[in-house]
Amino acid sequence: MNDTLEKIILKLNTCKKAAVFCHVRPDGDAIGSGLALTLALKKAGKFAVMCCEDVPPEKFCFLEAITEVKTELPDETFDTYFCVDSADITRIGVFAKYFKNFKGCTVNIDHHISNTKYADYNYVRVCPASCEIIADILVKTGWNIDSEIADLLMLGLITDSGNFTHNDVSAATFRTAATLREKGADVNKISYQMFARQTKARALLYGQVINKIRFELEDKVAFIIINQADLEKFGADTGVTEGFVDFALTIDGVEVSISVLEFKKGQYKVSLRSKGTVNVNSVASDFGGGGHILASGCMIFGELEEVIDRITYAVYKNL
Ligand SMILES: [Mn+2]
Repeated sequence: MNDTLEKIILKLNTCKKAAVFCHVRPDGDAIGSGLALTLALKKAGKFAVMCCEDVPPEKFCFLEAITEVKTELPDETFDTYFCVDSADITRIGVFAKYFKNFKGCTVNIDHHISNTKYADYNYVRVCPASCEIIADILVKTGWNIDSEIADLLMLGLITDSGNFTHNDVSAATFRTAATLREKGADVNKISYQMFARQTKARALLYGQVINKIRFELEDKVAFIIINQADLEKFGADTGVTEGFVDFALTIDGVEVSISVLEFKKGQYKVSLRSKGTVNVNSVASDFGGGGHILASGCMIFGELEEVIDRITYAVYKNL
Protein backbone atom coordinates (compact mmCIF):
# COMPACT_ATOMS: atom_id res chain seq x y z
CA MET A 1 0.00 0.00 0.00
CA ASN A 2 1.14 3.52 -0.73
CA ASP A 3 1.46 6.01 2.11
CA THR A 4 0.54 9.65 1.75
CA LEU A 5 3.09 12.32 0.93
CA GLU A 6 2.22 13.90 4.30
CA LYS A 7 3.40 10.77 6.15
CA ILE A 8 6.69 10.77 4.25
CA ILE A 9 7.19 14.47 4.99
CA LEU A 10 6.52 13.77 8.67
CA LYS A 11 9.28 11.14 8.59
CA LEU A 12 11.70 13.66 7.05
CA ASN A 13 10.83 16.21 9.70
CA THR A 14 11.04 13.89 12.70
CA CYS A 15 14.15 11.86 11.84
CA LYS A 16 17.42 12.86 13.48
CA LYS A 17 19.96 10.36 12.13
CA ALA A 18 19.27 9.00 8.69
CA ALA A 19 20.98 6.74 6.20
CA VAL A 20 19.95 7.00 2.54
CA PHE A 21 20.47 4.00 0.26
CA CYS A 22 20.35 3.76 -3.51
CA HIS A 23 20.70 0.83 -5.90
CA VAL A 24 23.92 -0.85 -7.00
CA ARG A 25 25.61 0.41 -10.18
CA PRO A 26 24.04 3.83 -9.55
CA ASP A 27 22.70 5.94 -12.42
CA GLY A 28 21.96 9.66 -12.50
CA ASP A 29 18.59 9.26 -10.85
CA ALA A 30 19.95 7.07 -8.02
CA ILE A 31 22.82 9.47 -7.35
CA GLY A 32 20.67 12.57 -7.81
CA SER A 33 17.72 11.50 -5.66
CA GLY A 34 19.92 9.94 -2.94
CA LEU A 35 22.31 12.86 -2.66
CA ALA A 36 19.57 15.51 -2.89
CA LEU A 37 17.71 13.86 -0.02
CA THR A 38 20.95 13.43 1.99
CA LEU A 39 22.02 17.06 1.53
CA ALA A 40 18.51 18.34 2.28
CA LEU A 41 18.47 16.35 5.55
CA LYS A 42 21.93 17.66 6.48
CA LYS A 43 21.02 21.24 5.61
CA ALA A 44 17.95 20.82 7.83
CA GLY A 45 20.34 20.12 10.72
CA LYS A 46 20.12 16.34 10.76
CA PHE A 47 22.84 13.72 10.59
CA ALA A 48 22.58 12.02 7.21
CA VAL A 49 24.78 9.74 5.16
CA MET A 50 24.32 8.23 1.71
CA CYS A 51 25.38 4.65 0.99
CA CYS A 52 25.80 2.80 -2.27
CA GLU A 53 27.44 -0.57 -2.74
CA ASP A 54 29.35 0.69 -5.77
CA VAL A 55 31.62 3.71 -6.10
CA PRO A 56 29.80 6.16 -8.43
CA PRO A 57 31.12 6.15 -12.02
CA GLU A 58 33.66 8.80 -12.99
CA LYS A 59 31.13 10.77 -15.03
CA PHE A 60 29.45 11.92 -11.80
CA CYS A 61 32.68 13.37 -10.39
CA PHE A 62 31.75 16.88 -11.58
CA LEU A 63 29.31 16.91 -8.65
CA GLU A 64 30.97 18.35 -5.56
CA ALA A 65 28.70 16.25 -3.31
CA ILE A 66 29.79 12.97 -4.90
CA THR A 67 32.31 12.49 -2.05
CA GLU A 68 29.28 12.12 0.27
CA VAL A 69 28.53 8.70 -1.23
CA LYS A 70 29.91 5.99 1.06
CA THR A 71 30.32 2.32 0.21
CA GLU A 72 30.09 1.34 3.88
CA LEU A 73 27.48 2.17 6.48
CA PRO A 74 29.10 4.22 9.28
CA ASP A 75 28.88 2.84 12.81
CA GLU A 76 26.13 5.17 14.07
CA THR A 77 22.78 4.67 15.74
CA PHE A 78 20.35 5.61 13.00
CA ASP A 79 16.63 6.20 13.55
CA THR A 80 15.56 6.21 9.89
CA TYR A 81 16.62 4.40 6.73
CA PHE A 82 15.55 5.84 3.38
CA CYS A 83 15.77 3.87 0.17
CA VAL A 84 15.45 5.71 -3.15
CA ASP A 85 15.03 4.67 -6.77
CA SER A 86 15.00 0.96 -5.87
CA ALA A 87 12.08 -1.24 -6.96
CA ASP A 88 13.10 -4.12 -4.72
CA ILE A 89 15.19 -4.16 -1.54
CA THR A 90 17.74 -6.53 -3.13
CA ARG A 91 18.63 -3.63 -5.47
CA ILE A 92 20.66 -2.00 -2.69
CA GLY A 93 23.01 -5.00 -2.61
CA VAL A 94 24.99 -5.57 0.59
CA PHE A 95 22.85 -3.06 2.51
CA ALA A 96 19.63 -5.05 2.00
CA LYS A 97 20.30 -7.16 5.11
CA TYR A 98 20.69 -4.03 7.28
CA PHE A 99 17.51 -2.54 5.82
CA LYS A 100 15.49 -5.71 6.43
CA ASN A 101 16.68 -6.11 10.04
CA PHE A 102 16.54 -2.41 10.95
CA LYS A 103 14.76 -1.67 14.23
CA GLY A 104 14.06 1.96 13.34
CA CYS A 105 11.80 3.39 10.66
CA THR A 106 12.25 2.50 6.97
CA VAL A 107 11.04 4.64 4.06
CA ASN A 108 10.89 3.67 0.38
CA ILE A 109 10.62 6.43 -2.25
CA ASP A 110 10.56 5.26 -5.85
CA HIS A 111 9.07 5.65 -9.33
CA HIS A 112 9.23 2.05 -10.64
CA ILE A 113 5.94 0.32 -11.53
CA SER A 114 7.43 -2.96 -10.23
CA ASN A 115 8.14 -1.60 -6.71
CA THR A 116 7.44 -4.24 -4.05
CA LYS A 117 6.66 -1.73 -1.21
CA TYR A 118 9.24 -3.28 1.10
CA ALA A 119 9.48 -0.54 3.76
CA ASP A 120 7.42 0.60 6.76
CA TYR A 121 6.47 3.67 4.72
CA ASN A 122 6.23 3.51 0.95
CA TYR A 123 5.77 6.33 -1.49
CA VAL A 124 5.75 5.03 -5.03
CA ARG A 125 4.55 7.15 -7.93
CA VAL A 126 5.06 6.10 -11.53
CA CYS A 127 6.77 9.05 -13.23
CA PRO A 128 10.00 9.58 -15.20
CA ALA A 129 12.39 9.85 -12.25
CA SER A 130 12.71 9.42 -8.49
CA CYS A 131 14.14 12.94 -8.55
CA GLU A 132 10.73 14.27 -9.63
CA ILE A 133 9.25 12.77 -6.44
CA ILE A 134 12.08 13.94 -4.16
CA ALA A 135 11.72 17.47 -5.61
CA ASP A 136 7.99 17.44 -4.85
CA ILE A 137 8.66 16.19 -1.32
CA LEU A 138 11.29 18.87 -0.63
CA VAL A 139 9.04 21.62 -2.01
CA LYS A 140 6.14 20.45 0.16
CA THR A 141 8.43 20.07 3.20
CA GLY A 142 9.27 23.73 2.82
CA TRP A 143 13.00 23.08 3.07
CA ASN A 144 15.33 25.29 1.08
CA ILE A 145 16.32 23.89 -2.31
CA ASP A 146 19.65 25.56 -3.06
CA SER A 147 21.42 25.41 -6.43
CA GLU A 148 23.43 22.33 -5.37
CA ILE A 149 20.30 20.33 -4.49
CA ALA A 150 18.56 21.69 -7.60
CA ASP A 151 21.47 20.42 -9.74
CA LEU A 152 21.25 16.94 -8.19
CA LEU A 153 17.50 16.70 -8.75
CA MET A 154 17.81 18.01 -12.31
CA LEU A 155 20.51 15.39 -12.94
CA GLY A 156 18.08 12.54 -12.23
CA LEU A 157 15.23 14.22 -14.05
CA ILE A 158 17.33 14.74 -17.19
CA THR A 159 18.95 11.30 -17.25
CA ASP A 160 15.95 9.10 -16.39
CA SER A 161 13.63 11.00 -18.75
CA GLY A 162 16.09 10.77 -21.66
CA ASN A 163 16.46 14.54 -21.70
CA PHE A 164 12.66 14.96 -21.33
CA THR A 165 11.94 12.81 -24.38
CA HIS A 166 10.43 9.66 -22.83
CA ASN A 167 6.71 8.97 -23.14
CA ASP A 168 6.07 9.28 -19.42
CA VAL A 169 7.30 12.89 -19.26
CA SER A 170 4.27 14.83 -18.06
CA ALA A 171 3.35 18.46 -17.55
CA ALA A 172 4.22 17.87 -13.88
CA THR A 173 7.74 16.80 -14.92
CA PHE A 174 8.24 20.12 -16.72
CA ARG A 175 6.77 22.03 -13.76
CA THR A 176 9.30 20.30 -11.49
CA ALA A 177 12.06 21.14 -13.98
CA ALA A 178 10.91 24.77 -14.04
CA THR A 179 11.05 24.93 -10.24
CA LEU A 180 14.55 23.44 -10.21
CA ARG A 181 15.70 25.88 -12.90
CA GLU A 182 14.36 28.74 -10.78
CA LYS A 183 16.41 27.38 -7.88
CA GLY A 184 19.54 27.57 -10.03
CA ALA A 185 19.91 24.15 -11.67
CA ASP A 186 22.51 24.35 -14.44
CA VAL A 187 20.86 22.39 -17.27
CA ASN A 188 23.61 23.15 -19.77
CA LYS A 189 26.36 21.82 -17.48
CA ILE A 190 24.44 18.66 -16.49
CA SER A 191 23.39 17.90 -20.06
CA TYR A 192 26.96 18.27 -21.34
CA GLN A 193 28.38 16.05 -18.58
CA MET A 194 25.72 13.35 -19.08
CA PHE A 195 25.07 13.26 -22.83
CA ALA A 196 27.79 15.04 -24.75
CA ARG A 197 31.22 14.23 -23.34
CA GLN A 198 32.71 10.78 -23.67
CA THR A 199 36.10 9.13 -23.49
CA LYS A 200 38.02 7.97 -26.54
CA ALA A 201 37.59 4.38 -25.29
CA ARG A 202 33.79 4.72 -25.31
CA ALA A 203 33.66 6.26 -28.78
CA LEU A 204 35.77 3.43 -30.22
CA LEU A 205 33.82 0.72 -28.36
CA TYR A 206 30.58 2.26 -29.63
CA GLY A 207 31.76 2.04 -33.23
CA GLN A 208 32.71 -1.60 -32.76
CA VAL A 209 29.46 -2.82 -31.15
CA ILE A 210 27.16 -0.84 -33.47
CA ASN A 211 28.98 -2.43 -36.38
CA LYS A 212 27.99 -5.88 -35.00
CA ILE A 213 24.33 -5.06 -34.28
CA ARG A 214 22.10 -8.11 -34.73
CA PHE A 215 18.44 -8.32 -35.79
CA GLU A 216 15.84 -10.96 -34.90
CA LEU A 217 12.07 -11.49 -35.42
CA GLU A 218 11.96 -9.88 -38.89
CA ASP A 219 14.06 -6.91 -37.75
CA LYS A 220 11.64 -6.00 -34.97
CA VAL A 221 14.27 -6.77 -32.36
CA ALA A 222 17.80 -5.39 -32.33
CA PHE A 223 20.55 -6.82 -30.14
CA ILE A 224 23.63 -4.91 -29.12
CA ILE A 225 26.19 -7.35 -27.79
CA ILE A 226 29.09 -6.19 -25.69
CA ASN A 227 31.56 -8.82 -24.58
CA GLN A 228 34.55 -8.63 -22.27
CA ALA A 229 36.97 -8.88 -25.22
CA ASP A 230 35.52 -5.68 -26.76
CA LEU A 231 35.81 -3.88 -23.45
CA GLU A 232 39.41 -5.02 -23.01
CA LYS A 233 40.34 -4.12 -26.59
CA PHE A 234 39.53 -0.46 -25.97
CA GLY A 235 40.31 -0.36 -22.27
CA ALA A 236 36.69 0.47 -21.46
CA ASP A 237 34.73 -0.52 -18.36
CA THR A 238 31.13 -1.75 -18.34
CA GLY A 239 29.85 1.67 -17.20
CA VAL A 240 30.62 3.29 -20.56
CA THR A 241 28.01 1.16 -22.35
CA GLU A 242 25.13 3.12 -20.83
CA GLY A 243 23.08 4.61 -23.68
CA PHE A 244 24.16 2.08 -26.32
CA VAL A 245 20.76 0.37 -26.11
CA ASP A 246 18.92 3.59 -26.95
CA PHE A 247 20.72 3.91 -30.29
CA ALA A 248 19.28 0.69 -31.77
CA LEU A 249 15.73 1.73 -30.88
CA THR A 250 16.04 4.68 -33.28
CA ILE A 251 16.11 2.26 -36.25
CA ASP A 252 12.89 2.18 -38.33
CA GLY A 253 10.94 -1.04 -37.77
CA VAL A 254 12.77 -1.95 -34.56
CA GLU A 255 10.21 -2.31 -31.75
CA VAL A 256 12.54 -3.57 -29.04
CA SER A 257 16.20 -2.82 -28.54
CA ILE A 258 18.23 -5.01 -26.22
CA SER A 259 21.78 -4.69 -25.02
CA VAL A 260 23.47 -7.83 -23.75
CA LEU A 261 26.53 -6.98 -21.73
CA GLU A 262 28.90 -9.72 -20.62
CA PHE A 263 29.18 -8.72 -16.99
CA LYS A 264 31.23 -11.74 -15.95
CA LYS A 265 31.86 -15.03 -17.72
CA GLY A 266 28.45 -16.68 -18.17
CA GLN A 267 26.61 -13.70 -16.67
CA TYR A 268 24.88 -11.11 -18.85
CA LYS A 269 23.40 -7.77 -17.87
CA VAL A 270 20.46 -7.20 -20.18
CA SER A 271 18.84 -3.80 -20.83
CA LEU A 272 15.62 -3.56 -22.82
CA ARG A 273 13.98 -0.59 -24.51
CA SER A 274 10.62 -0.56 -26.29
CA LYS A 275 8.84 1.84 -28.63
CA GLY A 276 5.55 0.83 -27.00
CA THR A 277 4.10 -2.26 -28.68
CA VAL A 278 6.00 -4.59 -26.35
CA ASN A 279 5.92 -4.35 -22.55
CA VAL A 280 9.58 -4.95 -21.70
CA ASN A 281 8.83 -4.91 -17.97
CA SER A 282 6.95 -8.14 -18.60
CA VAL A 283 9.84 -9.53 -20.69
CA ALA A 284 12.41 -8.72 -17.98
CA SER A 285 10.20 -10.20 -15.26
CA ASP A 286 10.47 -13.58 -17.04
CA PHE A 287 14.12 -13.49 -15.93
CA GLY A 288 13.58 -12.10 -12.45
CA GLY A 289 14.19 -8.50 -13.50
CA GLY A 290 11.89 -5.56 -13.98
CA GLY A 291 11.61 -1.82 -14.41
CA HIS A 292 9.24 0.05 -16.67
CA ILE A 293 6.98 -0.77 -19.62
CA LEU A 294 9.35 1.01 -22.01
CA ALA A 295 12.69 0.46 -20.25
CA SER A 296 13.65 -2.54 -18.21
CA GLY A 297 16.52 -4.78 -17.24
CA CYS A 298 17.57 -8.16 -15.87
CA MET A 299 20.53 -10.46 -15.31
CA ILE A 300 20.68 -13.72 -17.24
CA PHE A 301 23.12 -16.58 -16.69
CA GLY A 302 24.24 -18.87 -19.49
CA GLU A 303 26.04 -18.92 -22.81
CA LEU A 304 25.59 -15.92 -25.12
CA GLU A 305 23.64 -17.67 -27.91
CA GLU A 306 21.35 -19.34 -25.39
CA VAL A 307 20.76 -16.00 -23.64
CA ILE A 308 19.85 -14.33 -26.95
CA ASP A 309 17.48 -17.19 -27.85
CA ARG A 310 15.74 -17.02 -24.49
CA ILE A 311 15.24 -13.24 -24.66
CA THR A 312 14.08 -13.43 -28.30
CA TYR A 313 11.46 -16.01 -27.30
CA ALA A 314 10.33 -13.89 -24.33
CA VAL A 315 9.91 -10.87 -26.63
CA TYR A 316 8.09 -13.03 -29.20
CA LYS A 317 5.56 -14.04 -26.54
CA ASN A 318 4.93 -10.37 -25.78
CA LEU A 319 4.73 -9.12 -29.38
MN1 LIG B 1 15.20 6.06 -11.62
